[in-house]
Amino acid sequence: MFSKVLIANRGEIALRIIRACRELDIKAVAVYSEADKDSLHVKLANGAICIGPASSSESYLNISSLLSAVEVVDAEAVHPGYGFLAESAEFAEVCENCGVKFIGPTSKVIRQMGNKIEAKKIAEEARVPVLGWSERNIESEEDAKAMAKKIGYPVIIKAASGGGGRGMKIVHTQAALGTAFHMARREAKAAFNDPDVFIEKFCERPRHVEIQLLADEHGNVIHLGERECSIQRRHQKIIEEAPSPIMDEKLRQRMGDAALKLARSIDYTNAGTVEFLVDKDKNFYFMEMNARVQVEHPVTEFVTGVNIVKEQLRIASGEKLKLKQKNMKMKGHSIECRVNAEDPVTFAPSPGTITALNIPGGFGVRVDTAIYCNYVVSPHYDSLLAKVIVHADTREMAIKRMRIALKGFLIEGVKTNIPLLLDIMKNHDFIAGDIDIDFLSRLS
Ligand code: MV4
Repeated sequence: MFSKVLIANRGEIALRIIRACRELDIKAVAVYSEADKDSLHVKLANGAICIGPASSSESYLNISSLLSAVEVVDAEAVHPGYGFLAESAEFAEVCENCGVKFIGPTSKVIRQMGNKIEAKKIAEEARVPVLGWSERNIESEEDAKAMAKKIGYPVIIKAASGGGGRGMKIVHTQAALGTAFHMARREAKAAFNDPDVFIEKFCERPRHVEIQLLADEHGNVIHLGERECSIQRRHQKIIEEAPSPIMDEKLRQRMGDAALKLARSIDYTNAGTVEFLVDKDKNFYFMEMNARVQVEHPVTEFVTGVNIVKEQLRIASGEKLKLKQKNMKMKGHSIECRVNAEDPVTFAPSPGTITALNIPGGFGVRVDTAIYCNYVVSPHYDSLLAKVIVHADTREMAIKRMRIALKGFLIEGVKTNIPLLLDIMKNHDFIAGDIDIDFLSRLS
């Protein structure tokens, strides 16, 4: 096992990784920006190095600062968490070339899954279901029209280097296709410095269901079941749960097998997630693969009892998976709510100082957070304040436990989305499990 790991992240996920390191007797070294000098991840780590000013691009995204920090503290490995450099093939490659273990998949696999055209080709080759698509980059307006006609309207245009929903255009008629194609290319070029786009059959009112994988460096791959992540706004998930309310044992096995096939076909290693769209008839289609630990991993930890971040560290150090697929069972029901510092009505970010705080707790309640009383919520980073995760025997009791936890979460000084989260916990469609990716746009 490693003796020292550098954590290339901040906030709650940095604390999550520090705790996993502690349980494995690994020294955890933090990095921080000038805005984060009073942060908990700096206090709780075995050491901390300042890597630059508040702006992410000059600190948590600065590859040379991070590599210098690795060298100064003599860390053997880097855990990137989620966001920032977690899916940077360049960062993973620099680590590989410097003899520092990147705790995640190889740079090659990150690059393959980062290009959505290549990822879809790989999924098709692995016989994982995909929606009808152009099978390549779209060259011109004429090309787009021919492809869309073949696929059948409605279609969706997606950026090859996109993901997470950025730069998508839904098109219902040929008359609207030309403009949408040019806009999609321009937006893709501006956002990702890659104008390539592809066309796909648009799936109406689907659910987002994803499968959690763990793969060691000896060819062993297992899945830890699914998470339902349909409740999101502008591609930011707000509520996730495990299991999915639509799931049955047969569908879980089919989706799990599809995810395993994809992972094996690219020799995937470490933790990863395969995202699927599921339509109203429970057909599922590969969407993308996330080559990192995800924000919502705790719901899977609650229902399976597996410590995913600890497994990441064990896998990266070269250990074989001790977990066996046949022993992986989902027990009870878990829900996560993301508490954000934002206006519950306008969704505008609400940075500032937390002047009073009570964090909820109790049986079956876990709160992953890095905030404390007098903590300053910086405008430089994303607005996640805390993740409230509950576990109970049934979905009904998990919802009740979540309501109680959210009501006991008292935060003064910044606005939060807790009122919105409570509204959702009382919504009849949510309670019935009748949710899809348009749930929040219908909520009024
Ligand atoms: C889709 C889709 C419908 N049909 N693809 C959004 C994120 C990115 N991973 C792909 N996304 C979508 N792709 C087809 N063919 C709808 C979405 C989508 C979505 C997916 C999951 C969760 C929330 C979403 C919100 C809007 C659109």
